[in-house]
Amino acid sequence: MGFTLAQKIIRSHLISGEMTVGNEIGLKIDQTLTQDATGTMAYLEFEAMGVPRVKTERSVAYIDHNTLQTGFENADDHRFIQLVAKKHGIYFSRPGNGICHQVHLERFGIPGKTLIGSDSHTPTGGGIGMLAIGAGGLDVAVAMGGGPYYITMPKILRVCLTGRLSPWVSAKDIILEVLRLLTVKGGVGKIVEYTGPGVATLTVPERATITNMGAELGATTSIFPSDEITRAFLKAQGREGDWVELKPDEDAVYDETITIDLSVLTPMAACPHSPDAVKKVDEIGTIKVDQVCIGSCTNSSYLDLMHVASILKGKTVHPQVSLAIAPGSKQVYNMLAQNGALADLIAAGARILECACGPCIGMGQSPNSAGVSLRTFNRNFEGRSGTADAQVYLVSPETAAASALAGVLTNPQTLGEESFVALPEHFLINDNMVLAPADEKEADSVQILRGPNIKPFPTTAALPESIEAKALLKVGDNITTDHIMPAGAKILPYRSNIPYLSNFCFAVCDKDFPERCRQNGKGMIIGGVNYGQGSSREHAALVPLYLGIKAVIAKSFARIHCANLANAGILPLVFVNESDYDTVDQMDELELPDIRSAIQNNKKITVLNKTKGTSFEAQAVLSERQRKMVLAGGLLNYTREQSEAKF
Ligand code: MIC
Ligand code: SF4
Repeated sequence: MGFTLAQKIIRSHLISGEMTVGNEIGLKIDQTLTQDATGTMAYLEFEAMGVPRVKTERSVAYIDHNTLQTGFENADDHRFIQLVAKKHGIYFSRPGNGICHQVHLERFGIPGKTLIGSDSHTPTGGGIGMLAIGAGGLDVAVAMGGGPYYITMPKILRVCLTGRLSPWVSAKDIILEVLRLLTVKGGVGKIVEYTGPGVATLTVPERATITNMGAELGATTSIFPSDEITRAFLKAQGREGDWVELKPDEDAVYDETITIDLSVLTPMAACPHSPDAVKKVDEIGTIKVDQVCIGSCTNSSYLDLMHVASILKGKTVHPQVSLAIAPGSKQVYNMLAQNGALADLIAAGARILECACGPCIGMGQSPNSAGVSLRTFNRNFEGRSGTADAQVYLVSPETAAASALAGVLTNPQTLGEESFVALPEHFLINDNMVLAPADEKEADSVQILRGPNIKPFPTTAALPESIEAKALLKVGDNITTDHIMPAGAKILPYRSNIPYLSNFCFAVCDKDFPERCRQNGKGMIIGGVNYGQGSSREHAALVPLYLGIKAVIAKSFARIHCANLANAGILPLVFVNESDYDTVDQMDELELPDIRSAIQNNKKITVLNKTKGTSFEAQAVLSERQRKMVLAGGLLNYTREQSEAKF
């Protein structure tokens, strides 16, 4: 029996565990990436581990999220990350160089290598055949220190692509179709592998759009084979030497298969407020549009922006529409400047933003009240744009540009003949905004400067014998980490200041939650299906930890958040019978008797509802390693215990 491509890469990086679906496996990690909104915390954690130099083949620290500098906080954090990188052997991509995933694909990604990143869209690297996985900052810190990265061996879901896209239909429409079919929880516990004759019709940037937004399926990652098209891309990046051919075995066995005929797809949009609320643009009709934003790690490549420029050339943006464009990288931006396409965008009235995440994470360009915003991004969660009642639709760059001209949601197929945009034979290569680390001798003399915004991260104690606490919050299905720990221009600068961040925990759902936590000193959260979907931000675990949350009891969890809870020492528990969710009300007094011994012995837990006089069963979603970790009060305590035991 042969192997799928993902299985082959896993097999060649397996450090512990058996490759049987559902088993915990430990992987050797070749490359890591961080971005600044999760990076400051990840590097504080790395420092706490006391490893002088990273042990990976390549680690890169990017500055791309927190680039609005309205106070000292972000600039201080950037300086901290730059110095840590220099000291500990990490490459540093300066602000202005671009969005981590776009730059990593262009300049550092290598087919067949493993990459973990403290950002959920790290699977972008799957576009060139990497096994690229999003993780919490602490897991990335451990990997930088040479430790394995643990995941549950996923199922392999094969997406077989046939046919060829029609004019004006783009890679974004493919991933929107996958999201329509599978939903935001359809990828949980799975790796999505793209195969079939349709693969050869897609360029690397198109493949990367698809693997990037595979994060919205909840998938562990997504991957394309590394073929002649990958080779041409790497060659154009001056990196042909990094290319290797990678494909699944002929007799590979997949756990599930779906087939998508590219030729029948039409332009689509994800409607407010979920990336899986997908409809055909024609079905939605001509809704009036207030804003169009083009960019983000999903759709900001040279090819994407050349398509946009060719649509906008010689035209003017509709008078009622604000059009913002953020190129994905300095490479893209520079090439558009050199070939004149930037002039076409500017002349048409686009507001050109720096190469960064920008509006995607609410760092500026929040829409007007109840505004309709079309975005080429990957997430349209409620409030994420910075305007609570905005209506955000996710679309392709072609649909976005056509709509920016018309002032209403527009199917680009109405524009006539599409002009062909070819992948350049040579990308413009200038890595002058990537700083190499100091050599080992020089590293000792690098002094790390920390701004006053860097506060210590919360500490935990070992798991007690039993826990008694109120259900301080009850929420529904598909709660995102943007609900738990919102981002945006007002809060994002405080990612290294957990006490301050805690004032905004669950602000989207219930503004009084932090105060309730303070009054009660401890508590639990009751959640629905797919609790914690979305980003990798470990702050969605660290902040509840700081507020005294001991356990989250949910119907099911999203992968990265569940791992982050365990790393922080918060118990992730699932209802054995989902219907018991209905028996708990917010503020019920709950008890987890003998919880320590239940976790130690991997037993079901009887949760007593003392308010109702009832009980129900719950089960911890933890591997054996994670059970030990939670007993110790989280990964940092556990690592400390382990190293003390050695000496
Ligand atoms: C996101 O798109 O939500 C982010 C901001 O990139 C996050 C990381 C973070 O919260 O810093 C992600 O996707 O992991
Ligand atoms: Fe940045 Fe948005 Fe991509 Fe997250 S999804 S990395 S905020 S561009």
